[in-house]
Amino acid sequence: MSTLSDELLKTEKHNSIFESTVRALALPVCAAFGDAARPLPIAFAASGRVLHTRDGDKVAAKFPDSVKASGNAVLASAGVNRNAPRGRRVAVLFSGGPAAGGHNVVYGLKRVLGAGNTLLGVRPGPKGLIHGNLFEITEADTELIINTGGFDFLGTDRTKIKTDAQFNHVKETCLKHALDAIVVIGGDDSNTNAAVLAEFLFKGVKADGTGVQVIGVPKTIDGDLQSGDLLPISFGFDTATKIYGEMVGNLLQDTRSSLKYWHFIKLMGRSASHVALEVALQTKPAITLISEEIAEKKQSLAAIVDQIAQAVTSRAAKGLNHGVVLIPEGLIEFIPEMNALIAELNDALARHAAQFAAVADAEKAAFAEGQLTPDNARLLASLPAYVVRMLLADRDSHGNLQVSLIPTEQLLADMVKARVKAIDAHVPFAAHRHFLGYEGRCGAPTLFDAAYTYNLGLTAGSLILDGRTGYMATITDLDCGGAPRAIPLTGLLNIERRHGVDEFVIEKALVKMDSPAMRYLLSRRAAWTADDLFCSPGPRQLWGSAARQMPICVALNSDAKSLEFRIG
Ligand code: FBP
Repeated sequence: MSTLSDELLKTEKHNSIFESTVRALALPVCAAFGDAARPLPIAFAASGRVLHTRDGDKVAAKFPDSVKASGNAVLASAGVNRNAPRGRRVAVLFSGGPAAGGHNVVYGLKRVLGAGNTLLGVRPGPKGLIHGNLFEITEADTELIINTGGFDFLGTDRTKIKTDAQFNHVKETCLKHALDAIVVIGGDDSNTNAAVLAEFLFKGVKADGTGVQVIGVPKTIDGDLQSGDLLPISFGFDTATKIYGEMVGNLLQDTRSSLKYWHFIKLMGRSASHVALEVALQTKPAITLISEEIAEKKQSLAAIVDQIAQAVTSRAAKGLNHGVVLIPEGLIEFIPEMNALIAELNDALARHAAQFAAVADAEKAAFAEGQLTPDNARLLASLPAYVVRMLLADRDSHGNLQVSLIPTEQLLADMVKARVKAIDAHVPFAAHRHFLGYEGRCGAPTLFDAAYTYNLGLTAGSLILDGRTGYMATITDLDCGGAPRAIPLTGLLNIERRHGVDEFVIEKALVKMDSPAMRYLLSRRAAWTADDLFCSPGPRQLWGSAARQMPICVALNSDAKSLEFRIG
């Protein structure tokens, strides 16, 4: 008979009872792939839709082979691919931050490539591709990772493949491992990388002059990789927001129980406010800041602080000395005065990188102030040291400010406290600060993310077997069966200034002020401030009818009849 300690030992290395049960969850497939038990690869044909972007001409000049081959046409299923080739060697990698469901993309790829082709894992991320660190993925591997959270099977990193040497190393990896195709599972920057790689590897890689195909898969909890009805959401967003929704709901329940705290909660999501918007729609807190709205209204930091302080005092007049403030991670960059400061800082730090690196830590702020115009120098000097330190910290490899390190929740709580005191010194105000971020990225995928990613894997593998390159796999019509499609990556590219230089990028999709989801928030937000109307959604469900819920903003924006998603 097993003892309790035997039982506990069995749970080491991820083998919890929960995980074993989750692995056994059945996953639906889009009708295009045929029988759910034995999905088949599909072929693709032009759907009649062609993508045009602002900088389309420059993109066509920079990516001639890709644009010529795809004509920037969106592809749709053309039925089962009866002539799918065998003997293909396909590598798959994760790139950027983890997001729930990544393992199911690998599972879907393995299923659709079947025993006739070889799937190789790259460890970790683009760095692993440069270093040629690949291994063969077996069926037993994929049976173990199905429906599990995290990217731990392959690991991930944020290396941007940009130098000639790096591109040549990738080519060497392709030759060494006789690769026919690479699947890049990543966000906007990683799929930009995939577009560049697709063009670079388009032809002349192998001895016979042919190239290596590159296919992207849309991942990021931020939800900022979107393209209207063609790409309603990236995977990982649903799981992350349902995890945050539970936590915010618990805090809201606590505020009404303890009756004395304000919670300032920053939510991960880098630039766009999709995560904050979705969590607000789920939980209905007293205050929700949406960065895009603040930018549009050109609100200053002082105005935002005053708005929150007024809400605190007006609720206090009703005896509500508590509440929750949701703050999008990227807020600081959307406040016009802060944005101007950050833009000038980015350019100045890039221009004086060597000098700045040589300056002692204690002198860095003064050095930076010396490089700025008077208004920006004054603003930088007015900010608390804990914010300045982070504004001056290293950018990531894509040149982005690491916004997750800036304690906006602390800045706002401190400033609101001072402002409330100035408005009415008798109003009680006690604040707690939270940052909900990493805890949302690696949970077990919701049923939505698990099914969505499995079908994305089937689509990506089908695109490879259909000989396509430079496309991103997508599933549309998520409320009515699901339809696999392919978006030409070059059809998403535009020019953006980064690191002081113009670059071709897939732009981040921001929250649109006139989107149905945003309009819904605007129609209810004042009522949520005036009274406690919040909702505590509880833990995400993997079984039963409540499990079949898609993100609320996806349902609203796609004019779905209900919150229920339907694949298959
Ligand atoms: P991706 O866009 O690569 O998916 O990353 C999303 C994210 O989780 C952001 O929300 C956050 O700002 C960032 O990653 C944190 O990065 P890191 O994992 O490097 O700390």
